[in-house]
Amino acid sequence: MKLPIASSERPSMFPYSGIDVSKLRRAIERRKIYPMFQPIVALPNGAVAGFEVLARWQDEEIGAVPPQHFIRLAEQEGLIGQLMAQLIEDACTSALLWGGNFQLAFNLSPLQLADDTLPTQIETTVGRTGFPVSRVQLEVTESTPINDLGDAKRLIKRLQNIGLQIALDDFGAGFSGFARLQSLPFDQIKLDASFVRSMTTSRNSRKIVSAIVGLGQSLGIPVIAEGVETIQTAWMLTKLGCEFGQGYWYGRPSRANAIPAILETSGEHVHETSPLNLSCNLRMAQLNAIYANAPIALCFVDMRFRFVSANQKFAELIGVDLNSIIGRRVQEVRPDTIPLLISVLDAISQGRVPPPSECVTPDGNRVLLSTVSVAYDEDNEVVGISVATIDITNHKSSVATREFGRPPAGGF
Ligand code: G
Ligand code: G
Ligand code: MN
Repeated sequence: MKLPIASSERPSMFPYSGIDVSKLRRAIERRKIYPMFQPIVALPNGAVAGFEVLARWQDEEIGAVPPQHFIRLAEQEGLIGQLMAQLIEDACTSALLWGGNFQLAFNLSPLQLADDTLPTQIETTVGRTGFPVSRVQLEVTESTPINDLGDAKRLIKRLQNIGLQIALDDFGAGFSGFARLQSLPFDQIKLDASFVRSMTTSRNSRKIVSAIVGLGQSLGIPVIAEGVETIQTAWMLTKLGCEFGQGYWYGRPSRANAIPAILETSGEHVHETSPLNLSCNLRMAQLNAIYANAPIALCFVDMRFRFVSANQKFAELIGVDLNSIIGRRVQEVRPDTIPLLISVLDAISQGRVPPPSECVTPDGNRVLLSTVSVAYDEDNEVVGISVATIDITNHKSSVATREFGRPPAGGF
């Protein structure tokens, strides 16, 4: 199948004057284009879950030909199917020798999604090597238009029926990611490197990454973050609940003969039927459970001292209705706590941990001890203050009784 591209567009697209279709055809025939393998790892521990297969062409005369160029040329000249079949054959044959249970992911040209014969071709090619087809994944990029989403959907379903998994590649890089995610039944989302690379320096990127990880979680589709280049990024992604990562931090694309050593050092990820859930949703459910049943009073206030959450014990302790305080300012509910709030803000602004503090209830009957913890987001920005309060009236009175032989003034 040839891509209908005006010939006038071609010169600017191929500054590598040394490449033309006959050179490409010869390179394919002589197997000068070969697969490299880049690890995809489980984020909490870096164990290898799979490899993305990336095509490389090392030409004797012109040196390394960038994949964008020869892939595009192969697409235009109707050679992409043949090139892919060879890569699958070479990659699966090598991978079979390494043992293990990792996945192999191949990039599919969006053009190939219109090719009715693709499922049979892939099944036959993979089958010939003896590599299990259930361990093969295909990546479909977001960034190129798909003419007929209906046709693409039927083809993806057929591919999934023979056991292949389909990932949405470069998610966020184009304009149609959400539309594609909604209309095609993807098994995985690969989050584009552009957001991942800037997430340690840009708050917006970080928020976008966090939202896309959450999107994957609510759709029940694992997210693979691409372009993980530093340990800081890996750590931040883990905290956000992202399941998988890929990038130079974990390994560059490597030749087949280097892979057994990589598998040996990194270990293999065990594909669980129900993976460890590190999502924010789960952590929220966990916190809610603690909140509801804690024997102490808990509340969380934002940086403007508005109640974001509180538990029943807290409401009882300060004598208000739980449902009436969310969104209200602390000083409005308990004006007597203003000096305490000021000292807490003071401590935070100086980077100190606010010390535990005592206060007496407005009726003067009870003594409360509050421990304040500052809550930070994944970027170490202060997002609020968590307060745990216990009633120490009895403790106080017994100490007082022991020391003075009589209860303190105030009636306890
Ligand atoms: O690592 P890298 O420079 O290989 O990749 C450049 C681009 O080429 C990426 O968008 C990648 O998806 C694409 N690419 C690499 N190998 C293949 C391949 O075998 N088939 C297709 N269709 N695209 C590939
Ligand atoms: O479009 P696709 O996501 O398939 O492209 C993968 C491309 O990203 C390949 O060219 C690969 O070599 C490249 N790549 C993989 N990991 C990293 C990384 O950590 N940093 C950068 N800059 N590129 C990466
Ligand atoms: Mn890819």
